[in-house]
Amino acid sequence: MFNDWQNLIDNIKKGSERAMARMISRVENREPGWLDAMKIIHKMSGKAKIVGVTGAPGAGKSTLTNTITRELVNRKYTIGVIAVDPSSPFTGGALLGDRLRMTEVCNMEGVFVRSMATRGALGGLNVAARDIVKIMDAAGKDIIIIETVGVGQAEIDIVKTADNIMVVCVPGMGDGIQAIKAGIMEIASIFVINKADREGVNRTVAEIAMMLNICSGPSDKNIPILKTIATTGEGVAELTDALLHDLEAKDKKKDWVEERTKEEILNLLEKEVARYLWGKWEKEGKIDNTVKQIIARERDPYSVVEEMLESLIAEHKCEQF
Ligand SMILES: Nc1nc2c(ncn2[C@@H]2O[C@H](COP(=O)(O)OP(=O)(O)OP(=O)(O)O)[C@@H](O)[C@H]2O)c(=O)[nH]1
Ligand SMILES: [Mg+2]
Repeated sequence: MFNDWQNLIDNIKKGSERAMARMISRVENREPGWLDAMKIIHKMSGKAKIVGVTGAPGAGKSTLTNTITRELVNRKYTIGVIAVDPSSPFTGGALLGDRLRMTEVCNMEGVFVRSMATRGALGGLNVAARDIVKIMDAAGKDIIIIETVGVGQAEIDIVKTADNIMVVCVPGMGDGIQAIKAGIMEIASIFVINKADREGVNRTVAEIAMMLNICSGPSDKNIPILKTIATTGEGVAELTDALLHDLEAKDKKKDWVEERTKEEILNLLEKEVARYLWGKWEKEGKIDNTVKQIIARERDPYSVVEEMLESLIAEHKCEQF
């Protein structure tokens, strides 16, 4: 079993895209041996910079990701792109659109694109995104761009793991302002007003500048607000300059890296303990009955969790002796 993983890891070291794709799928499926394989991948990673692209639906995130990727490839960077797909049936059309728009970057030399479903990620969405980032990083990608759709908590959790967070807005955006209010404002590194060919662009820039002044402390006042037309590439060189500048600055912030590492451990612990205990109860066929008992008020979820945790402690003690 492990030879198999080792073989994949050896090929990832050489930058093989096929090996990357296979490894990502196997880690996503939590195939036996994934944990040991990721331990090795972690040691191989740590060089890549991560960029999160978020913003309201239809703001031009995919088009912008495409254009920035092209610009970065021209500047000799190798790129990984993670497109977080909406798996809701209501946005099925957007998913197809994304795939089409992504085909351009897919064919670029040195660019590796991977889609990720928002539903059904075994280890949780942000944990899964981190795994993919690490594998791309280990394969030698310099910059990894994560495009998320929407501004739900799951998306915020993903982009929070990025070194740079780009928030994409459009002129005259009623919705966009709402999105910014929903917790994105605090974590943005760069605001991009895309579709700058549309009316009202300067007013939107002024609105965001005003919100930044109201909401942030003095240290955050120099968050760039840049205008782009993703479809023609206008403003994208300047945006890329600002991005690279910010990534360089982040590199020097030790606190930030430590904070992110703590969060990584916590996320992993949370997801893996839950996955382990839940899986055990499932295997033992206890879940259905327990659910019925809780609904009938014969039991409560608190004591169920207590029992699960106690079984974990008991197991641990057994192993010690
Ligand atoms: N006029 C104009 N249209 C643009 C610009 N950038 C993107 N578009 C168009 O806007 C539409 C949506 O662009 P996408 O890149 O799919 O936007 P998105 O934010 O990725 O959309 P979702 O992933 O569905 O949330 C497409 O038809 C693009 O061609 C721009 O700068 N100006
Ligand atoms: Mg998109």
